[in-house]
Amino acid sequence: MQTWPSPSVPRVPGTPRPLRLHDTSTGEIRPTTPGATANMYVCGITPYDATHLGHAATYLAFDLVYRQWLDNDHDVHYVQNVTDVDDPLLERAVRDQDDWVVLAMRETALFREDMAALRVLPPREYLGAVESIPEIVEAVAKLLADGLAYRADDPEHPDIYFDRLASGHFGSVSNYDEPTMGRYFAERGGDPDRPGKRHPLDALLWRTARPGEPSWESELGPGRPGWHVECSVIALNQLGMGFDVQGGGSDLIFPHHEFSAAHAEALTGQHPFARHYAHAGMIGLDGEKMSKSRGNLVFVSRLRADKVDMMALRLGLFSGHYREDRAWSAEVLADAQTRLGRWRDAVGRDSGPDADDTIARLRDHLANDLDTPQALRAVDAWVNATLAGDGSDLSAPLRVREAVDALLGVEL
Ligand code: 5CA
Ligand code: ZN
Repeated sequence: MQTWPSPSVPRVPGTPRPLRLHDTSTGEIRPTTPGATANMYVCGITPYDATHLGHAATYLAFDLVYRQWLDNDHDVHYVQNVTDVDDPLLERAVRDQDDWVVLAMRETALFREDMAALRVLPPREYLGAVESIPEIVEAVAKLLADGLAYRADDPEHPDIYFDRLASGHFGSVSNYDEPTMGRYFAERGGDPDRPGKRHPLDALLWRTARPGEPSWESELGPGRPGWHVECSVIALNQLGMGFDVQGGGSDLIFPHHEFSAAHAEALTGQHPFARHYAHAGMIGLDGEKMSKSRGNLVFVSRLRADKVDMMALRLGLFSGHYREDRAWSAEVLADAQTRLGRWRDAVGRDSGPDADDTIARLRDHLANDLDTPQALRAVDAWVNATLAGDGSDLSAPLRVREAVDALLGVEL
């Protein structure tokens, strides 16, 4: 699939800091330890509706990971998928009497525009589930042949399921107990009550064709892929086992990331799938998680149409820590707009206090599990001093502007 245009990233003089990031599987903030190339897979959208601020917040968090790695001189191999065939997309197309392919294309195109407007660095590979079906079929056939997957006991629809214990590491991403897994499995696209499964938590790998649903001919029989195996196969084929960061929102911890890892580990016999599992908190509105199903959405495209500055959106979302569940509101946006105006004013001045200390603090805070609230305060301190007329360093305004651009992605 086509990605979106990349913003340029200035080089920042001085000493970069290696990135430390929270890892869901160990519960610790640990250093990321990429080689010359840093490898990251971030789960992409299911394109049945426009990009809302929750999606944006999650992609912005991983944009910061990318930027801190670039600052550390790593080449970054970033891969993202598009879940361009799955139940929610098909259901929406039926509801709206829309063609599901056209719906997916339209919403993916809008997502690309939103990401470009937000200055999010694009993935190097941007791959849809549909275009990955041959590789997915191959993986499912291997799991079946190895006895790690099975056909549901249902002659009419012998769908293929993954034996959740097949990898020997099931539970190592989320560390959830079985009742918690059961609850999330049911809430997040699983089918615990499907007759013919060996265990309620076993996950769908291949859904055999049903009337009125798209399906593809394959050695497994006509059908379409399950959700988790899509991300396992795309990540595995593009990055291989043991890549640096698997990312997404916290609603993907279980079942999605648990099963993506378990499928890949069962396929390869290797562990771990990813060295870090990083999860962004949920953005809410009016006290509830922003979600398509609840309909309490603020769309990025709507804000663009209203001429809201996308850099204020970045600052608003960065005013809270990426791992915290947090609320969006008109007040968050207004504060961010005020802050953006002050920052622009300050970098437009002829001089200010020396930038070295500010840039060092910016790097320190971001390297510490992307502590954006502190990072923004470090810039605020320099901005306040500059606007008060302190300092006479003629190079400082440009240096701060470039550091804010490179490390926070905020163009002033
Ligand atoms: N296509 C799958 C991943 S393979 C999917 O979850 N798509 S999605 O469109 O539902 O979500 C895209 C990304 O946005 C996911 O990482 C998800 O965790 C994140 N996300 C969804 N809602 C919110 C929210 N309210 N706040 C923060 N992130 C969110
Ligand atoms: Zn995914």
